[in-house]
Order: sequence, then C-alpha cells, then structure tokens
Amino acid sequence: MSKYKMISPAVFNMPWQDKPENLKGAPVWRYTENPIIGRNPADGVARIFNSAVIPYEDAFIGVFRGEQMNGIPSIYLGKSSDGIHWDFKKDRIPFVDEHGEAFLPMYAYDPRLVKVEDTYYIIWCQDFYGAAIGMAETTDFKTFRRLENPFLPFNRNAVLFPRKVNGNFLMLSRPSDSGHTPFGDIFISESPDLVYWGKHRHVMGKAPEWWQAVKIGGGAAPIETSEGWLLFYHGVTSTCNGYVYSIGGAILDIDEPSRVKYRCENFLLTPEEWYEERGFVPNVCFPCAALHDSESGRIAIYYGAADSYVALAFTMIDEILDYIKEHSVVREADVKIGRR
Ligand code: BMA
Repeated sequence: MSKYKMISPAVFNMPWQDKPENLKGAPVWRYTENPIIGRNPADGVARIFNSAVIPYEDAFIGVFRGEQMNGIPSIYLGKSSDGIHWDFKKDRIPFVDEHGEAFLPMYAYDPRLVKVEDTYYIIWCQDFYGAAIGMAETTDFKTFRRLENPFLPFNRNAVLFPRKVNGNFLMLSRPSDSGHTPFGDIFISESPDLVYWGKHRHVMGKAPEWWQAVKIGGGAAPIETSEGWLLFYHGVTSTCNGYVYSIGGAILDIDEPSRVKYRCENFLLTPEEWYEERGFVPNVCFPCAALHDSESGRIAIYYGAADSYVALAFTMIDEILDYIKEHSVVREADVKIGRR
C-alpha cells in the first residue's frame, strides 16, 4: 500500500526499471538504456530532445522537439507502444488556425502535452515578436488547432495543469527576456476559456542553492497527489563554461498552487552521464513530461539531455514525496500567494 496517492488514471504499460541497489542521493534513477532517442532520429531531423509524452489508446503518443537540418526547431508527432521506442511522423505537426488554414509557427520548441477533460493541449515556445508561448488543441492527433497565444512576449516553459482548479485552467510559465535569459521565476495564470488569462501569481523563484541560482522553469505537467501538486522543474546555474540545467522537485498547494508547500533544496538529477554532459549544449537535463501510474506509484520522467537526446529516469511516488519533504527549504516568497 502506498503512503501517498496519485489522483490520476492507472497506466499499467508505462516504461519501468526497478531502483538500483547502489543509488545515492535523491530517489531518481536513470534508465540503463539511455538515451532512448539518439542523434538523427528521423529523416530531416538532426536531434530530438526536450519532448513530452502521454498515454493514448493503450499506447503512448508524444510531441517532440526536432531540430531540422536547417537548424530551426519544430514539433513532430511520435507514437510508441512501450514509451521507449518511438516512430515519428515525417512532417512537422500541421497546425491550423480557427478556419482550418495552415498556421505554422516560424519555430517551435520545448513542447509540453497535457490532457484536460477530453482535449489534448500542446504548449510550446515560439516566435511572437520574440520568444513567447504558443498553444494548440487536438482531440484526435490529426487536426491540431492553434489557440490564442496566452501571454505577451517574452516567456518560456509554459505547462498546463491536468485539470481545472476552481473552475479555471491553470498554467505555469516563466516570463523572461528574448535571449538566453539570465533570470526567471515560475508564475501561474488562470483562464476560464484558454483565451483570456489573468490572476497572475508568483509561484517560486530562483534560490540560493547553487544549482537553481540563476533561473528556474516549469517542466512536466504537475501531478495531482494526496500531498499537493508534484512539480518536476528545471533549475539553472552559471559556470565559467556556461549554464548547467538540473531537475528539481516541489509540491504545490492543491487548491492554491501559487503557494509552495515543499521545495527540495537538493537537485533530483544533475548532469553526470555522457549523454547529459556531452552534446550540442553540454550539461543539460531538461524535464518536459512524467508518465505516472496511480496503481503502482511509478513515475517515469522524460527529459532532454544536452540538447541532443531524450532520456528517461524513474522514481516512486512515496519515495520522491518523502525526499522532497525531508529536504524541503521553503522561503517566504514561495509560501505567499504571490500577489503584489
Ligand atoms: C533553454 C531552452 C531549452 C534548452 C536550454 C539549454 O533556454 O532553450 O530548450 O534546452 O536552454 O540550451
């Protein structure tokens, strides 16, 4: 019997490996066959990374950041029966506008994929007179209808919650500047209709812990648990050789998620394997999705590695929540409702 509960469907066929005996630090362990997506994974695509997956029709479907041969990132659809081996559609996702006309963003990266009620939403970063958030909906993974861009530029790392809270959609995002931004906190916004967004609140900021001292950004869609919303996010530090991206964990209040209940002072995963340390951009672990099975308590985190690969890491709900709670340092700004 689990100590904690995930309030979500069972996903019996999700990828899994048991915890290795010699694991040190946080209870998050890498898949031994990582990376699961290597270089030149599809025709015309040099690298796939920072991508999101979800259960679909007894299998899995995903939206993948694919760097085309011209260096421009776009979003590709992929399907898999085991969550590990993926088949990608040859062409970019053919987004359309409200009239059904082709409406492709100039570039699109770091997609997230979230199901709310009966609709699947893709949220990504794109050009909107600078880096900003793009969004589309689909019910069949055939027609992908663009929605209004939720926020003004500049913004990145947006991810929806998997259900409405107090009648509204909720989205995390990270307002920033247009470049490789040297700052950024996580904010939350509400919308009754996915057109008008407001009630913006600060959720949590960069922190003195060195691994998250420069900026942070939302990662996987928050997982509803008996302790609150479990959030896997990324934290960034700066070194003389550039930024380092690690994975962090926090638990947000279930009814008022702008309040942080627990926030782990230790990273959950930091670059140390070759596929995380070496690549197009070295030292990047960038989470964008987490499959989870409420029956077994298993969680599989999908993360981009070194802007070159997709990798998988596993944890269990009881162990990860206890670890975050035991190593929690929550500062005044995190606990507040985040309104000024
Ligand atoms: C961020 C985003 C991510 C990328 C990371 C490291 O600003 O652009 O897509 O993984 O930088 O290059």
